[in-house]
Amino acid sequence: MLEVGIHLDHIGIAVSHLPEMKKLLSLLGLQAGHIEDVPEQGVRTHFFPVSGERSHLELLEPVDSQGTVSKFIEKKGAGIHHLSFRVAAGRLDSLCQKLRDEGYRLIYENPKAGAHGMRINFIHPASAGGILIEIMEPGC
Ligand code: CMX
Repeated sequence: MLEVGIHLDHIGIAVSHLPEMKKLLSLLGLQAGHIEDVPEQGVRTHFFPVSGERSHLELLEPVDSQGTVSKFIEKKGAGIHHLSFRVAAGRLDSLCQKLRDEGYRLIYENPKAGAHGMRINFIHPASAGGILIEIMEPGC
């Protein structure tokens, strides 16, 4: 397989009715995996591996009414919230710099801790065609 150095790690989905979404994914044949609280992001994350566990659906259950996912659901309703791309450890800072140099707006000055021990940053949807894009690397 061609190694391009980046892959789609997960699709983040903001959920307002978790049991219904879990039931649907189960009927589709997906197995529930890792569950992790990410208090810094105001969410509990529920992962469902797809494509041989290389990628996941990440259900985002809001646990903080002031958090970004709660606000997203209030404004836009439940649904796809972000795409997340993963690079190899040690590659994230240079990728962030390259994007900044090209004029893209990153949400954090420095990457933060995310689920699965990842360092994460985001490209603002205003500079990414209306899509919130997470970029991350292993290493927290
Ligand atoms: N996808 C696409 N557009 C989005 C969006 C999303 N997920 N979230 C907000 N927007 C839109 C808003 O609707 C708004 O659009 P309009 O200007 O057309 O009204 C626009 O982006 C700008 O919004 P903003 O006022 O700058 O900021 P918001 O308060 O809406 O917050 C954002 C947006 C991206 C800055 C915020 O959601 C953020 O900081 N995200 C990064 C962290 C995060 O998303 N964490 C949750 C997941 C963490 C995890 O996976 O563990």
